[in-house]
Amino acid sequence: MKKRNRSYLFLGRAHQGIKVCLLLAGLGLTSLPAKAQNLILNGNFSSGTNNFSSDYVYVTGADSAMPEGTYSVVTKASDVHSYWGNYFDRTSGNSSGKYFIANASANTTQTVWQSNLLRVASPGTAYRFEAYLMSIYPAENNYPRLSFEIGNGSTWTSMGQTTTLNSSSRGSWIFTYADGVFGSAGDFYVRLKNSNGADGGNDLGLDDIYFGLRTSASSSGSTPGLSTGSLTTLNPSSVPEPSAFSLLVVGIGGWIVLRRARRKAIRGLKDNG
Ligand SMILES: [Ca+2]
Repeated sequence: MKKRNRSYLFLGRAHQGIKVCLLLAGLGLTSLPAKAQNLILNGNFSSGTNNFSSDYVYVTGADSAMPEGTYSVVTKASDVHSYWGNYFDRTSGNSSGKYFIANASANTTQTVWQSNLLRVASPGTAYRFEAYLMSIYPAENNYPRLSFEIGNGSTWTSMGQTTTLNSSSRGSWIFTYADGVFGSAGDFYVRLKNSNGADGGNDLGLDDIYFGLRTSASSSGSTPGLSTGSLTTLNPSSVPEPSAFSLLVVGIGGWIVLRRARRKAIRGLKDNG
């Protein structure tokens, strides 16, 4: 009688165990992303000034962007500069969206916009860095010339230049991108840098930035993309990962803590006994 109860209990537990396993497997499956995605956080600027950096000075309020070398995240360019247009963002096209604007500096060493840290996990596969640009000054004649760069935050490798802007970009979003294949996996930042040193004009809007697998880009298949065979292989400087030595120190530390806990437990058992 007792034996039968035990086996029933065992079967019951095993059954519960299987259920838990299935539940965990289910949770694991549902939490996996459907496909690779945009590695850029806040690329559409819906979260305002979060998840990116700039060498320019952040400003907000009426005419706050009059000095060059300033940036803001706005609903309309005219919110921060009375000479600029009443242009909406590219994501929504109406007053519910936001985008990045800059009164670009004549100092071409400065970073206009720099991403969060990005993990390139698939070497040998085409990646795309894309952005939409707009000239926000209706009388613009000195158009910004931006370059796509990738690196570790101090050493940078060029991925290419953005599309040349002209009068058709005044108040209109222009799609621009650079493709590349990576020689090895690593952690990187991407950035946009302006190489037009003009004082006047040189004012830009920026929205819907993407970096990730080219096949997952929203522009994939609908643009004059380069063929896979002619892509440049990039070997940029990556952000160093924690060294083997520091991992070893953490490992030894953990082992000592475990050993102390075990000794304490054995001492406790002896004292009780
Ligand atoms: Ca936007």
